[in-house]
Amino acid sequence: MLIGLIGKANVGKSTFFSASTDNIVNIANYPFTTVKPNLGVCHVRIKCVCTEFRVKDNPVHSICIDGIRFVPIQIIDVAGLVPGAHEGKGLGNKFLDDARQADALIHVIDVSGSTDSDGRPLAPGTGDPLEDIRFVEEEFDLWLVSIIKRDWDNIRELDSSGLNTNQILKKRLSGFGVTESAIDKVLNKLNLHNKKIRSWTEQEIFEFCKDTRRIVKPVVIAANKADVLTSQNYLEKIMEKYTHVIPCTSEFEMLLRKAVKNGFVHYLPGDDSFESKGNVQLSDKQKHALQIVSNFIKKHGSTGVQETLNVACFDLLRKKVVYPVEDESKLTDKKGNILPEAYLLNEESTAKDLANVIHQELGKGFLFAIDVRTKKRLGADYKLKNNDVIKIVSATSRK
Ligand SMILES: Nc1nc2c(ncn2[C@@H]2O[C@H](COP(=O)(O)OP(=O)(O)O)[C@@H](O)[C@H]2O)c(=O)[nH]1
Ligand SMILES: [Mg+2]
Repeated sequence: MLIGLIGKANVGKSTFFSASTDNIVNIANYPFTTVKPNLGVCHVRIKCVCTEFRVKDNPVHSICIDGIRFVPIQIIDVAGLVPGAHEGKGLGNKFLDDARQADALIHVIDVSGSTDSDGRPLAPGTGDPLEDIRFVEEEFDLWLVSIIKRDWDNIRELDSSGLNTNQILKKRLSGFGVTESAIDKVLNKLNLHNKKIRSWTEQEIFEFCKDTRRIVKPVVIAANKADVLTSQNYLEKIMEKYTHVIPCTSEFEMLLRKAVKNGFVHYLPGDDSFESKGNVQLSDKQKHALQIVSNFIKKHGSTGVQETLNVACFDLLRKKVVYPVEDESKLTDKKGNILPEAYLLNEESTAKDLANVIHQELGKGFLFAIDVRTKKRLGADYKLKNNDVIKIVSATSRK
């Protein structure tokens, strides 16, 4: 699962990226390797089932602290977007290429209104974050439009060759992770199913792209720099207009994670408060900084960084968490690790899908699964529920 951070310049994308990937505990083994400097590992926060089962777990790829589990996902800091990116302005192509790979997007905005559309500083409260949201979305849509309209003669040929509209569009947008069912949905909604693409109007092409983008690249808005006084006005307006908006301050999250590492405070990413450790002496300046952070968290419920990641994973992508085990009484894997993994699976995933995710061989020899809570046998088509603890029984696993 990959989350892309997008937005214009100087809104705090890199700060958000640093804050979310700066882990408070050292993690030795990630389930993925990161090969690019702007690609990192962050975590979603969940309530672990270890508390319910009253066990002390030892996760292999995730982290569990006091019953809160942090499950790794990947995040990419996409190059800043400028108006005209779809025509190749700024780092336009690089931007779109990075964003293309993401399953969901976090649109970081400067909700304090202290940057213009190119990211140059303005007096706080004079910028227009609503306009920024609009232009970034539009760039994306126009980019899709340009992909569909590229080589229009070829569209005419395909139109005449007997391929249906859905197939042609799927071919055109193949690099974008668009499924046939998503295209179907949009074509139905716009009543374009039986209209040859070559006779679509400009408006119809644009509407198609806009609706497709909404399905394949769902967005949560990180209303960053919410710590600046001028942000309140904008926040209310943006929340009225968009569904997924999280007031956020990446800078405070970064400060807190540093304070944890320095041993100053008890805090887990996403907490609604933190405590200073009794035995450390802080300077007046440090105390003051922590007090400001504490006030923000009290008011907004958190710094917003963790919440934004969770919204992307669970609200936009509708992932569910499933814990596979090999020994259903001890809840362990072969090596004796208790509740070793927490997988983030798609809404529709079945017991057989889980087997395949663990190992292809396990999937091939799938016999049945066991719901560890009820000890009931489950068939291949059993649709997994959030927080299921599952043992897979497979012909190939018995060897
Ligand atoms: N007040 C405030 N400033 C922030 C916050 N996040 C980032 N900034 C500042 O905004 C500027 C741009 O940040 P950066 O992460 O480089 O933005 P990017 O160009 O979008 O990657 C820097 O001066 C940051 O210190 C925040 O949450 N609050
Ligand atoms: Mg940056």
